Amino acid sequence: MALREVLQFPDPRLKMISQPVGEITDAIRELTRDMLEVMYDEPGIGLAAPQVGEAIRLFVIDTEWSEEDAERCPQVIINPEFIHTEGKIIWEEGCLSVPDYTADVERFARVTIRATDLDGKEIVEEAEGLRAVCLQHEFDHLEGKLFIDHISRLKRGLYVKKRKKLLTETDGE
Ligand code: GNR
Ligand code: NI
Repeated sequence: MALREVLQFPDPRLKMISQPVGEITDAIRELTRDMLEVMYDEPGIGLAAPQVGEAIRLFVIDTEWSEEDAERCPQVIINPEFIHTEGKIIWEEGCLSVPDYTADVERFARVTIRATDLDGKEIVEEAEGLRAVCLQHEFDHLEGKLFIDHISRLKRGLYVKKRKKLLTETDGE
């Protein structure tokens, strides 16, 4: 089956606030499989459901596998909330929905997240470094936010202009 398409800025669907996941149905399990396929194909270290046009509070993450020889450790995070945050860290972020751009973003350095996994079991997990950054980046997608919402207006303005110009030039393709 064809891979699902990742929505790209400025698609308005990326600004929607996602709804909590209720019962974990076959459709949810199928969506999760599709999302993991897209994430590893791109490749990316995380992917949130709204990035593939499903406005529900679910994301997948694997911050290990891109390291050399590392095995895949996919994790499914449903209805997440942060129960503790601490410190500050600056990381250069990119996003599959924000093509051709990276920027330094300030995040919490350490977070504790509470969520549900695909079996409906509660997960409580502490994270720091890249993993903490990625959890916050994916959570933002569920709130309709992108990493460019965390940078200065000037930098964001430059990116938006460049992107819109590119889209106009390639219009009607
Ligand atoms: O693949 C991704 N890499 C990344 C690097 C630094 C900070 C965040 C990320 S997440 C990104 C994939 C993505 O867009 N997830 O929503
Ligand atoms: Ni992203």
